Amino acid sequence: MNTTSNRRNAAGAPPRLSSQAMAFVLAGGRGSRLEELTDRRAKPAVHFGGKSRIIDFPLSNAYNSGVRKMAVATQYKAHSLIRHMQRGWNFFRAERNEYLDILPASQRVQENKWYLGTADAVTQNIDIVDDYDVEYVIILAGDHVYKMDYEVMLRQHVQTQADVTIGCLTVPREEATGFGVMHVDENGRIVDFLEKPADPPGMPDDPAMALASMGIYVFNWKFLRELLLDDAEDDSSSHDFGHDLIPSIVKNGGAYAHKFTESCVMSGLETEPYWRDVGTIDSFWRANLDLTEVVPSLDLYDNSWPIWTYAELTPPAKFIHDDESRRGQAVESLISGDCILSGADVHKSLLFTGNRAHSFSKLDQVVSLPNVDVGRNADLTKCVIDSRVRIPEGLIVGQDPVEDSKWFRRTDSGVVLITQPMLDRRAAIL
Ligand code: ADQ
Ligand code: ADP
Repeated sequence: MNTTSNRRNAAGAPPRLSSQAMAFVLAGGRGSRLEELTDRRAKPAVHFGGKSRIIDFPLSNAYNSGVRKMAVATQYKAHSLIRHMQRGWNFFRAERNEYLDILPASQRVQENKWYLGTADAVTQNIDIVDDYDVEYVIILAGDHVYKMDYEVMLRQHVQTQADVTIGCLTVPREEATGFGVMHVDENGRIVDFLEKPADPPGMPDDPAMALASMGIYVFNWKFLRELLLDDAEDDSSSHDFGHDLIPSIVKNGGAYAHKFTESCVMSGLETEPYWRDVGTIDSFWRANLDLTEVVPSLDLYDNSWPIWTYAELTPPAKFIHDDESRRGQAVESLISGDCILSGADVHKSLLFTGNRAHSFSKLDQVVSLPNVDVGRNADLTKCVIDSRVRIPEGLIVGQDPVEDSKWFRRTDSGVVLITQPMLDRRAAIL
């Protein structure tokens, strides 16, 4: 395990550039491929890993990198996200020149004006960024799970004197249709950039893989400010970083790629780079369950890179072995605080805070969000359960695909999403 001091040495001697930078986190998107999981909350507010929400990852990365000025632009169904931020990210102190501002759309430039695109979310808040009085702006997506030291990226940005530095990673070519895909020259300069191409070009030395943008960018604020003002005047623009701003900078030769893999090695943060979009029910389920592996790819137990969050004050998880069911256990699982497994049998599952599972219930490969109650004799396999769901006694899921699809959302690979409205509809009909 690497220590913070290793990283500091690897990143270079002080002053850290992060102290002259702010993080602007784009957290307005719905994440519609998460289906009903984002019916009531934006994707960045979706729970992840037992105690966290997705947005905690970019925010913790920024904080651990030394950034102390942050703004979070929200738009779609932001209540849950804003509540989480207010509870968990309220330790910034203006007296120490630390700021975290939540910037809901339609509050500023004009009333009732939504952020048109990701660039517009920054444009509408230019005066706030001006007030931060920083040299660099790190634009981050609020909806990815990864650990990264942005100081390393800032250093590269300054060394190359780039107009923009773009975080990027390699993905299988056929999966690259949802990304900005680029080609770079031997100096890391981006010579070609296509936003979400239907037929993504492979890398010259590895045609099966494509070099994809992570949607994270470092700019000098002065440069970005000018660009945003020009873009705001352009009626043909969709005011989006990936569609409009990045392609034009690439054309002018000022864009450089910052490779996530190399960044991880340089920061000493991770030996095996980990980055997940968790954008679908399947990938959300998989990434959460991966944490139950003996040695998971994402290390949440690394004290030198904590994932800060709103941690509810909870009593310990409790396991009650009742004589009748002769159960009351969880194996190969993560069980959060305030969970009570009473005569229940839990295997290969991740239970968030405040779950209850009653006698004779069985959970296998289940990801269960906070405050779920599983009734007696329920038998659930390969499920994602939304927060506050009441699973009725005797419900069986994961054994009959036709029955599961009738009431719940079952993915092609057999993961079943269960929400309360789905159960209510079922109860009303049966
Ligand atoms: P996408 O992820 O498809 O592509 P987008 O939907 O614009 O880009 O979302 C980027 C981030 O901005 C997300 O965190 C989202 O929540 C937020 N967001 C979206 N619309 C917003 C708005 N109007 N106001 C505020 N926030 C908003 C981008 C890049 C690609 C890159 C991928 C990597 O355009 O080039 O490959 O990210 O995931
Ligand atoms: P999270 O797990 O994101 O904290 P919650 O279940 O607490 O989710 O709520 C998510 C959002 O849905 C919040 O904005 C909350 O106020 C709203 N919400 C929760 N339950 C209901 C309900 N029964 N009817 C309407 N809105 C609700």
